Amino acid sequence: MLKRLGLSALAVAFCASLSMAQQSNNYVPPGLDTENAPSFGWIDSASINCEILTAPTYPIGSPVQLWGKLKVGKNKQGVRCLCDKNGNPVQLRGMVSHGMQWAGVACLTESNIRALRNDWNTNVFRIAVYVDEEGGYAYNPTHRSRYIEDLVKWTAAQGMYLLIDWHVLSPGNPQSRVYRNRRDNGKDAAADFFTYCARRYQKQSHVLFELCNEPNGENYQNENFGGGKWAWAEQPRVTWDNHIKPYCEQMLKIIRKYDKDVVVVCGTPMYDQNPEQVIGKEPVDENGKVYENIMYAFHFYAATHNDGQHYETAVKAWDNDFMTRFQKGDKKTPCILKELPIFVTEWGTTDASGWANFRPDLSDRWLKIFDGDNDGKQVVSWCNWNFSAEGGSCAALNWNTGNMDIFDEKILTESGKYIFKKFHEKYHTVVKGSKQ
Ligand code: IDC
Repeated sequence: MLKRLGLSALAVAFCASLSMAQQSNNYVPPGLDTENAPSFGWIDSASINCEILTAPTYPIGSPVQLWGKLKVGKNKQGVRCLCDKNGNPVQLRGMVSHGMQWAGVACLTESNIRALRNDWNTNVFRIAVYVDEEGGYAYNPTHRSRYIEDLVKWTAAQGMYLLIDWHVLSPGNPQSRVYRNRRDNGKDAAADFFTYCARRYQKQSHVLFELCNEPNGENYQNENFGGGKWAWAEQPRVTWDNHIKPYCEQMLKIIRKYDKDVVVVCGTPMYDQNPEQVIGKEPVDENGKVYENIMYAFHFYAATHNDGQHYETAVKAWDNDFMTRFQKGDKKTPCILKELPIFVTEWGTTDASGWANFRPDLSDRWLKIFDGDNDGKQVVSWCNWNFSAEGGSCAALNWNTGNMDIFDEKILTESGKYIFKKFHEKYHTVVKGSKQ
């Protein structure tokens, strides 16, 4: 069992929901009745009418002041990628918060954001807005006005980008009634959230959105749990066509109403592992026109997702060569980095449980691919999980700090030391005039 638990975060989340199911006879698996996209539900008028936050002034020479509002453009090979306001390819590199409602709280301070810019040399921060996990956003909507708004302001003051991540995880269907048209109050929580954020932050050039973290097959549908077979890994129930794409299109309709060009990252099937399923089927507006400035998420945990030769913690279903698919493609899949603009919005140096198997060697191999060593020569932006002392050996910190005014390397774990060093290596694409 322990070994299984070590397999992935997915397993951790799964066990949590299983024990809930066992405790209550009345337990109704979330999302059962929303196999297809629900129509929009109730959106709070306070979100629809919220005040628009005024445009900040970014510090001279800071990443946002130099690069401006990002967009999806093309590199010299004609491959789509993240670009600055003038269309030059850029690379964002930074950390992900832990769950905002857990360790995040202790680590999300103004001085830490300043340290992430000045000492760590990062240019982006991703904030994980868990929704239904204990104390998540659904139960604490004040997180919006407190932590998210604070982070919008703190990152602006440092001239860093901020990726606001609607952290779908458990349940894994973004159309579930945990996220849409909630059972408790009927609110369309996702639509409400993006209405508020897109409207309020439309003048914040440094803000980007991620529509749903790691969509995944509903865990409760794995009848074989405990029987040694991982049905969810082989038969994902939450698909791009039926769930994720319609969801993304609905959210994009809202976001584009307020902000016609903000970069938005879409989640991809099976815990953001299979962006190739999006190729040729990108989200379209009501007139059938493909939305612009859209990117697609890929997540990897180095000891779990690699070239298929290192799966000491992974199950058979994961025995596949992710690296080749991204770098040059294989028999079934064209080179993903040639076909789609990818943003690695979350990755870890360990296995996917976050707890074990720190693999700097495999991490190095991935980062090389994302620095442009791929057939599309696409330079890929990334955020590392996680900026806290929680969640196992993938955490960057030894203890949760509320104050990093005086930065001390003693605070870093093995993973933290590794990633801290990466942020200081100047090996990535340098944009003219940038001090990055
Ligand atoms: C983990 C946290 C852990 C928390 C769990 C909740 O580290 O403390 O209890 O989530 O289910 C992901 C997810 C991310 C996971 C992370 C590490 O996006 O939420 O965090 N992980 O397991 N996908 C793959 C790994």
